[in-house]
Amino acid sequence: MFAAETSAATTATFSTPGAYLFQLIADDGTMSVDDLVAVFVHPEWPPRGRPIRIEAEHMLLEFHAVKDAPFASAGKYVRKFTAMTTTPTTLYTRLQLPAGNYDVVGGYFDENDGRARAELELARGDFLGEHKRLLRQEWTYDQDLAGSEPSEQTAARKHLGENVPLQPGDAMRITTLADKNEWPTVDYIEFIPKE
Ligand SMILES: [Ca+2]
Ligand SMILES: [Ca+2]
Ligand SMILES: [Ca+2]
Repeated sequence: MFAAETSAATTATFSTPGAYLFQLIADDGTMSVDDLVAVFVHPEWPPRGRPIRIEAEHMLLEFHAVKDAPFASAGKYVRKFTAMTTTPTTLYTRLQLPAGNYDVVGGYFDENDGRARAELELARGDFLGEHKRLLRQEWTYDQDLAGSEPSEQTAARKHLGENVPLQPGDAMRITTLADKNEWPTVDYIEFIPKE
């Protein structure tokens, strides 16, 4: 995967989209330092002007599992661990979208046995450090569609943001909170370029 594994400067290539954590180690025989680096790999974007989907399953997941499903966007969705009943947990990625203004739509499954909640945040910079918030939108899984599990029937879309100015490298975080028998799902976040 690395072009030159022992070189101080090298390039890495990825064959599968996803979130990767690297531990980079510099060692001269007597002393060593290391650092963790996160790399986010998304599939190639569609032609300019078309909506871009960030699949939840390609994000860095904290207490969320990836599920296979033919009815989900790109064949997979993400669901919060059932043990995380009262704990907010997150999905995270860095966006590399072409600079521009975007409407933002969330894709998920809205089951009829709970009213889970989620929050979408977009920011320039790092959430843990200095950052400028570009969007913060909460929503409730309250459409309660026909079924208590993710399926074609419970697939939902929600408009979450309008005309959000984005630059390559902006960060996206989704925080989920379960309710009753609904452990929140996220399928994708869609960015629709404005003219
Ligand atoms: Ca619901
Ligand atoms: Ca359920
Ligand atoms: Ca998906």
